[in-house]
Amino acid sequence: MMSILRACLFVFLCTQLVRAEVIDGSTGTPISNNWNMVFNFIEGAGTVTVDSSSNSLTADLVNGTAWVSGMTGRSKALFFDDLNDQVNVNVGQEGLFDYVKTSTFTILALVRHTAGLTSDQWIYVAKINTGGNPGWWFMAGQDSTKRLSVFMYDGAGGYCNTTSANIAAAELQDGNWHVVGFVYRGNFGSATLREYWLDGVNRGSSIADCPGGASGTIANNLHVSFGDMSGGAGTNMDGEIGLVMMSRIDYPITGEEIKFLSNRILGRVSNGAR
Ligand SMILES: [Ca+2]
Ligand SMILES: [Ca+2]
Repeated sequence: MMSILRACLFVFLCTQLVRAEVIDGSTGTPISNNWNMVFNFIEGAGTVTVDSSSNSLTADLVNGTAWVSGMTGRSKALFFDDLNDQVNVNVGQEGLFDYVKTSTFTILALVRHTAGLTSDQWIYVAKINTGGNPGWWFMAGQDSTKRLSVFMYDGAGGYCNTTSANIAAAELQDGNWHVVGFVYRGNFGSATLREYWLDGVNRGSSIADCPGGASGTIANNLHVSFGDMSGGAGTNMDGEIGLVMMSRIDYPITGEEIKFLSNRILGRVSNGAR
């Protein structure tokens, strides 16, 4: 009898430990050290936001980026006006995200596009500018067809432009909250070693064009930005971002973890007793 009780206690405690690692949108409690950035956007006022990871990153809201109510159960969010709004992470902390061509890394974001948008391109997260520096952006929209896409540039003429499979406009431009994700698994020229996720479902990956050099890097000394690239490029977010998570370099996330986190963020499963 005692061994059964002990086993139950063990399972209970382990469950609590797992839950303690899971993101909590109301309090911004960090989830694990596998994430170098967990911006929950909980302040609700001012022009500085602080992330919930142990790195305590700070980011500046610029050009009128506004605080709004977030998804139910998840505190606040930031609204981007499709013109020039963006949020810039402290450039002194950019080295945490100096992903290179051989890195493995993951980006997750909780987003809500304004309903009924027509063709456009919307940057979620970027570490690039228009000045010819290496870097990358993660965005929705690719030409006239809706997809998730990532563009990577190595600063030396090599680039790789990859996309998810087509996503119906009604799936993403519908005024509802969605978790979008990108996983890169260290191969610049391979479509199969990168993944696009929408609400916990892998939406495939293919290469649009990829005259990628074997040399060069995608790391730079630019800040990470949300809603636009550094300096602005006319591909601004139109709608809200309620969370941005970026992994530490070479964190080998699994598909199961992406599904789990996406469901947690969307409130499909409980945040657990805390
Ligand atoms: Ca503005
Ligand atoms: Ca750097």
